[in-house]
Amino acid sequence: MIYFVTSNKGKFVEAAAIFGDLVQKDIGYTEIQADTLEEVASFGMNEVAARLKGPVMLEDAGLFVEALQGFPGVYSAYVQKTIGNAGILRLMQGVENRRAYFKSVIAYVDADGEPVMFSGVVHGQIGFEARGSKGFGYDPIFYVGDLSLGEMEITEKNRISHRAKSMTALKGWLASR
Ligand code: ITT
Repeated sequence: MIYFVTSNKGKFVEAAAIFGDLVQKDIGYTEIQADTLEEVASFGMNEVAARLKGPVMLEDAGLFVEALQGFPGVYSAYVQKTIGNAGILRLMQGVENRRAYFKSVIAYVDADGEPVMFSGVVHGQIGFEARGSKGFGYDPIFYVGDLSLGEMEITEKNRISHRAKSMTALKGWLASR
């Protein structure tokens, strides 16, 4: 059993499909203002490890849009809450370069170990419209091929996603110990 500290049900459901024996803990942690997801995850893990005993992980993820110099990046949660997908589509009006990627950084620690981090990336395109309601967050505007992530079942998204890559890397590391 592993605790996954997150407030985001969508993230939890995708991770649980990879890990099986996962327990969501919505206990919150300080998300510092920093330039990288790694710094945010690492700081958060130090705080969480002091409060929660047992194997525990957390994840910081973000959407990086090439034409916006990587925005919203580490500010993805705030931007999703404020201007949302419609706001990103507005910022991208008239912009030809639609390239973007999602990145997931997870931090994990168990009782006797040092924290470890794994990351995963999926490259795609910001679409011209929001499509699909299967995912969460930016999924409806992020396209891989002809489909937005919002149009994909969890099994399909988990074949390609940033989260599936970081979580699978952790799973492999745990299995190899
Ligand atoms: P926790 O920090 O409690 O885990 P959160 O939703 O704040 O939940 P993040 O800071 O990691 O999670 O996520 C940053 C934003 O990016 C947030 O608005 C998410 O909804 C969005 N996001 C993360 N992963 C995503 C994905 O796979 N598809 C679409 N949007 C995603």
